[in-house]
Amino acid sequence: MLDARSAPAAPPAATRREDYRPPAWAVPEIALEFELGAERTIVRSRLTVERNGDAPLTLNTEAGKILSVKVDGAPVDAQPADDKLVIPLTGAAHVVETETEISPAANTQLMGLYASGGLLCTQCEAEGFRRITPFPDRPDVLSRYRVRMIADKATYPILLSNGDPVGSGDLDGGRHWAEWHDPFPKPCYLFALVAGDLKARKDQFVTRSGRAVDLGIWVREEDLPRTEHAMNALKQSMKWDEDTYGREYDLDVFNIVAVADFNFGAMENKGLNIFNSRYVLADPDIATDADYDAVAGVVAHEYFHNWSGNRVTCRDWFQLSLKEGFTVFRDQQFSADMGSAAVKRIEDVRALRAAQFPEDGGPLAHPVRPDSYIEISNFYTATVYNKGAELIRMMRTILGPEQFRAGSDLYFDRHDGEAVTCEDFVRAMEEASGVDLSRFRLWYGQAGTPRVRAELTHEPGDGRAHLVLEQEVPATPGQPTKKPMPIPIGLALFGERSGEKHEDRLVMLEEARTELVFDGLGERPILSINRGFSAPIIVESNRSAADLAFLSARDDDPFARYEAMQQLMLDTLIASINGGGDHLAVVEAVEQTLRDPALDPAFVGEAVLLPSEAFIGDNLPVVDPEAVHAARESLRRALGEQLEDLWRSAYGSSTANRYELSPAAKGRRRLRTVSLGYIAAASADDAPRMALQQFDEADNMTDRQGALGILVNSHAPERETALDAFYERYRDNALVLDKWFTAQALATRDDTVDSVEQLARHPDFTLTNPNRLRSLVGAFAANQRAFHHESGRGYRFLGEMIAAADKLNPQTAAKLVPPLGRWRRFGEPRAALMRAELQRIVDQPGTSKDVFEQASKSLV
Ligand code: B3K
Ligand code: ZN
Repeated sequence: MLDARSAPAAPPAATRREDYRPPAWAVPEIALEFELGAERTIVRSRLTVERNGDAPLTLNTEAGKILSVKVDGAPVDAQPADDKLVIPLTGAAHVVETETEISPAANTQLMGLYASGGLLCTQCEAEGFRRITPFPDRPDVLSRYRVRMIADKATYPILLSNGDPVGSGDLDGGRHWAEWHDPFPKPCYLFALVAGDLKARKDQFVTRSGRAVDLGIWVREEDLPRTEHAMNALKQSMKWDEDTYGREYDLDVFNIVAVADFNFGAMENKGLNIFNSRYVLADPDIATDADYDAVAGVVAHEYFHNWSGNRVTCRDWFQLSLKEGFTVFRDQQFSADMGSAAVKRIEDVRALRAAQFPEDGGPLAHPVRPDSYIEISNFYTATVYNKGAELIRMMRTILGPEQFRAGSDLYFDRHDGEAVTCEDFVRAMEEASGVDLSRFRLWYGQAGTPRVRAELTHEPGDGRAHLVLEQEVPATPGQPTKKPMPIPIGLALFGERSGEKHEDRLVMLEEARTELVFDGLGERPILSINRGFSAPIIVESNRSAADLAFLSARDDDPFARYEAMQQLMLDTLIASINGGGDHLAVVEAVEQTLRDPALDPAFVGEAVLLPSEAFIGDNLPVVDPEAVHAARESLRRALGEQLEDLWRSAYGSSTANRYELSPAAKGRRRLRTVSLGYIAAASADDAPRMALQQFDEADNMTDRQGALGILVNSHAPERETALDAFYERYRDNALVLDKWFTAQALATRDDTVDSVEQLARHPDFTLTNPNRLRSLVGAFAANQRAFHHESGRGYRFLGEMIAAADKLNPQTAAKLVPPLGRWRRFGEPRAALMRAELQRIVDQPGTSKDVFEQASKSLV
């Protein structure tokens, strides 16, 4: 008899990039008919298949009951095995028909066709289409789709699919039908269908060649007023892609649908984007400024995929960054153009450092173009997306904007309608620009964040400075030794006395060690390096606190200015954790920033923020979460106390504004809550009252959530008052209630573990909604001190949540595993406790391959 507690007999098999073979059969046409019902849906599929190789036709199939299979009209007795239906065919072309029964209501994985809040909707990327109907589910099989939907008219009055609507009508029994046709061949991961009682905000966009496109954002009726921002963002995106990349929209309609249960942000299905409602709905009462930015950024991202992803798609899933890295870069550029480019760059780098650097430095490190996977859903990572975007940005920096645009034009024109590789993208850039990118390709294949050590020395006598740059790419799993990378580094030198800029250039660091010589420097130069964050690297330099303070006040590159302040803060915090240093330089630098009238409040709001506890931890050899917390709190208090008047005046000068969404108003709100946070850090007696007043009087969610985020850390009675009021006000709005869970999960109080355990038993907590799960469990795992509670209770809690969520939704459960994989960074007893939790997950009978892959790799 099998031991019920033993690990899976054979670990799930890996798919390797080197094993790629072109498909043996093409499927130029597919006609689908759906008889829709939440409990039971019948899917009839008719594939026109054409021979392309010797192998039999292999259709992927999962989670459906196949009712019949026919080839050229004749029934065949084909049975699926190992989630595949293999159909031997003799000729060059055939028609293959299948009939399958599926149950959307039973689909808790939210992959394939599923039910959400009375709607039926689909999610197919990466491999969900096989859960709808048997098909060669791989991105290099491109087909023209004709989709007919039949449904009860009262329950599902709206029936949407990809492409353009071609017909609709009524049927007996209160049913109706609609048919859609998508003229653009596409891989099945871009298929989509939505049925439900939805209302649309409608608008129109006229493309530069004069095509009128009907736009629709489909939501529940009561949410219609919250769709204006998304619609504006959509129209701006369509215009921006024409102006910036010469890319025009290609269908007569473009629809977006918001759904409440969604595994990630949104999905770029051709002509029918499906969104997590979180990235559609916004009004001042429910959405913060950051939420507004996220809505616009995700709307833009999904829209941009119409070219970078849909018209030109990926050959196989190892090429995921081809579309994701490029599209993230495009949405970053768009947001930078629509608002403050400096603040956007700071936010992007902060996100990269929070998510991608730890990934690159841990057991789940993988190249931007991975070599193998067990479950592809696990590779929708910060490395593929955000580091991938940095690769595109570096190519643009190296080539210059005009050559980069020539490269993207060539890429789109040459590969329109094809499924291609990252290599094809780089080659187009190379051919259009004449720049050799052979060595640059290392960025796609080598994992790990390069470290660059910069040492500047000055010889005052002969006015000469030497800059030695040394790089090291750390070992990562499966890649013990690395080659030096080509790294574009933006450099400038500022005269210490005059503040004058003596140098400003882009240096390509090609070798492990490079030495640069600068002449004519009568005064001591101060080094500004990796300006604009020109490369995704970690810089270590011999710059003093005084040099960093100088740059934080005088560098003309806003990112470098922010960065100098961050480095100064980090150096100070690390010195204090090691028992030394003082706060003076940071206090003075922050004071100077607060007093600089030329600075945009949005920038000031970012620049004066201390690095997060997690980021400080990432910069230590071994993390002691309590010591990190204590050092950071002590610096926060010093800043709060010593600059209290300045915080109060910054706070006061931005109170009287009535709500508007302009960049200036957003900047003022940002600085306002940051200032309030420092006033609270100074333990001012009136801080809880001020925060509650801001909470009560706020005419927008930014101020309200800002105040709540400060109050949750306190022990004052105002904390409960605000939490209760927030709950009562928003208990029926799931998106806002998520914020209530998150605020408490992020609290810095000693009892956060207790309150998070309690919140997991709250009637409004559920494992079935990914947003809710992330709002509590995901946020808690990001709260370094609380999660790494020495007792191991945080690890246990996360392990239990993962195991429970895995039974319903493996993809979303697996996303919660990585925080446990950081055990190497923590001393004992934490490391052993984290490993024990991972081992428990691996040993659990029935663990999904999604979670198994993440947990087993995290143990190594
Ligand atoms: N392409 C989708 C992501 C799909 C994730 C599947 N696990 C959204 C996006 O990146 O635009
Ligand atoms: Zn994307």
